[in-house]
Amino acid sequence: MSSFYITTPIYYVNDVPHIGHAYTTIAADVMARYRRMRGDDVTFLTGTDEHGQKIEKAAEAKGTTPKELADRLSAGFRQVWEKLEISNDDFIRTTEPRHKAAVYEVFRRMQAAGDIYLGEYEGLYCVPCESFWTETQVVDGNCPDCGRGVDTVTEASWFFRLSAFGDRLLAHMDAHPEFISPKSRANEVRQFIHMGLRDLSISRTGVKWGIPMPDDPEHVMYVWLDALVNYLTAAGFPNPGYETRWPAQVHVIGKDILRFHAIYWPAFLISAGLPLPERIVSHGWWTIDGEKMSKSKGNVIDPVAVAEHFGTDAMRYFLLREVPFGNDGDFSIARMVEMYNADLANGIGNLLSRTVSMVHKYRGGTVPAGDAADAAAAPVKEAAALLPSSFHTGLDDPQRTGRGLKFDEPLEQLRQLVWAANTFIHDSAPWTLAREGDDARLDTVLYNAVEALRVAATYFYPVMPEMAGRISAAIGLTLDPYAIDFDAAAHWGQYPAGTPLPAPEPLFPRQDLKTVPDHLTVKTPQENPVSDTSAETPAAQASDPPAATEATRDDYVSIGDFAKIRLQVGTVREAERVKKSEKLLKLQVDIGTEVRQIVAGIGRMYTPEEMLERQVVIITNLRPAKLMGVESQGMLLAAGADEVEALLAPSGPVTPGARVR
Ligand code: ME8
Repeated sequence: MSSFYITTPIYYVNDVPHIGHAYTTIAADVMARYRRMRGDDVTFLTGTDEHGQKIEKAAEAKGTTPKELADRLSAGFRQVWEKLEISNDDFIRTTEPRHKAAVYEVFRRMQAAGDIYLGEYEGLYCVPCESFWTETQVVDGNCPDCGRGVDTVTEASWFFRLSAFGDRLLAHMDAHPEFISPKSRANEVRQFIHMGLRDLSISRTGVKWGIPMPDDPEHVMYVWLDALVNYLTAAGFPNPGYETRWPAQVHVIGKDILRFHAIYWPAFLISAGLPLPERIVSHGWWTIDGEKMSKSKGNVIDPVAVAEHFGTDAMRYFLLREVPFGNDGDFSIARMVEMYNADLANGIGNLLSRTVSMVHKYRGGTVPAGDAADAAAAPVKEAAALLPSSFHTGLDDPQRTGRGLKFDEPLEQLRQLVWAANTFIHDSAPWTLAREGDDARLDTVLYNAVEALRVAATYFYPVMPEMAGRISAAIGLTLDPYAIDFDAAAHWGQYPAGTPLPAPEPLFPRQDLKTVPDHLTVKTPQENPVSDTSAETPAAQASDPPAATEATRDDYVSIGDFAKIRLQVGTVREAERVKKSEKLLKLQVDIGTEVRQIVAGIGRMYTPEEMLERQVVIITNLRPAKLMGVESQGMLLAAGADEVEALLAPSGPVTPGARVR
């Protein structure tokens, strides 16, 4: 049994969790459940980051003490995680005594290694992000992460000799290409290191709410040094036996905190003579209908409200299925309704209800024995056989360096299984078999349909734990996911014939956008944050997804479907950057009959000047969307693995407005 230690970031206790926090935690939970199914000895850690100026100020603004605020909001995080079926084994709070002991020991080791010294700090500090910046990093006097003003700070400070670690960090990345994923993020880290690392100020005098510096109680420890050590604390460090947990196998984080995890944290660990985590996997950023989530815009999505309306499992499924892990994504309730209806109501829900109903109708509620080697059921069996490997390739395999986690791969394989099973039922027409009295064939169809449900329930478990149990119960089984052999569970024909089934109950009733309550997108401010710390990371393009029919999610689209998308060549007449965005360009594109305003996430690859008079391909019948508050009347086509690498363009000049066919 190998040890598998997986962590989420520990979240700041200045506000209640939103959909972004839920996303990271759910992703880590799915991994944890999957690894438990594989037989690993899993430790899954989450928790709260409770010290520092941000919390101190939040408490002051609310007229309370940091301790009271931390106690209340930390408890709130625990409650939300329970509601979202998060199976964490430990929940750490940085205000716990066990944590202080670990922080002191790490610090003592760093000091013993000669990497700590007392100096004077003068610099620019962003309170909401708890980050120091150099003159070259700030943008128009503002924090490059959150866009808020920075303060000039001069004070005596303890420093960590980060500047001495660049080469060692690069060497580690060279020797362990899987260390940071996706690859595009690893490249960012390399670039940052190549720009030269400066020593890091690791203490503050103006702040009271924190861990006092050893032998210098005037200073408290920089909150990121304090916070990062949580991963060691929970492993039991420095007590004997922590090595059975440490190093962690995976730190799951959002891309906003990559620098802290991929540079500071490994440098602290190297200095303290401790092994580095095996993998740091970072995911992208959720925006809401193309915009950054923020209290002032009233578009912060409350995961509990979404879970209450759609069901926790449906929300977990949607979050992981909608966006390839690592990419930015746009959260849209309309899109969630579509996916819910296509994959859950019409997919697995329909498979379950029609199968169970037919067993009741034609076989008195008892699943008959049937031929598991039936030729017509072969595609279903084949889809099932691919499930274990879709998990292996999507979620393990550090050899596929830099690819990151791919939750969408096993979920797609599950969708294929359900689709194959529904197609099998449709093509076998059991209602006709019943009418014609072809009992043997009817038994075989029913048996194989129930068998597909057994397999689906088993492998849906990591993502939809409650529904997996309910699907199993609906076919008369008790799912014991951690007792099975993960690979062998996909072998076809294991369903015990002769099992009586309970009466059918619908698990995924269809959803209608019209009945989704408004409060799902607008959260009543329960807590009043001092700051909104989310980094400005809009999606590349807010694309309205195609209309939701079952067919749009099948493998093939018809030529008629393709023809619905109007692709036209246009010439860029004007181009400028969208204010406060690194990524977005606002383009005026001439398509012959009119000039369209297009907002495109290509600002990291192309300057506005480079875009002028360039021909591009755009979708001109996409519903307009707003990105960072700017309307985009279409979408520009570009290609790339994670980020945009190149634009699509005709190989020779064409008249503006020409259709792409
Ligand atoms: O940074 N999209 O805590 P935090 C996707 N305490 N993920 C999002 C998101 C969004 N819009 N918004 C937040 C801290 N997240 C520190 C961490 S770890 C030693 C200390 C998720 O409360 C994402 O995982 O600001 C991001 O990294 C994390 O929440 C930041 O949470």
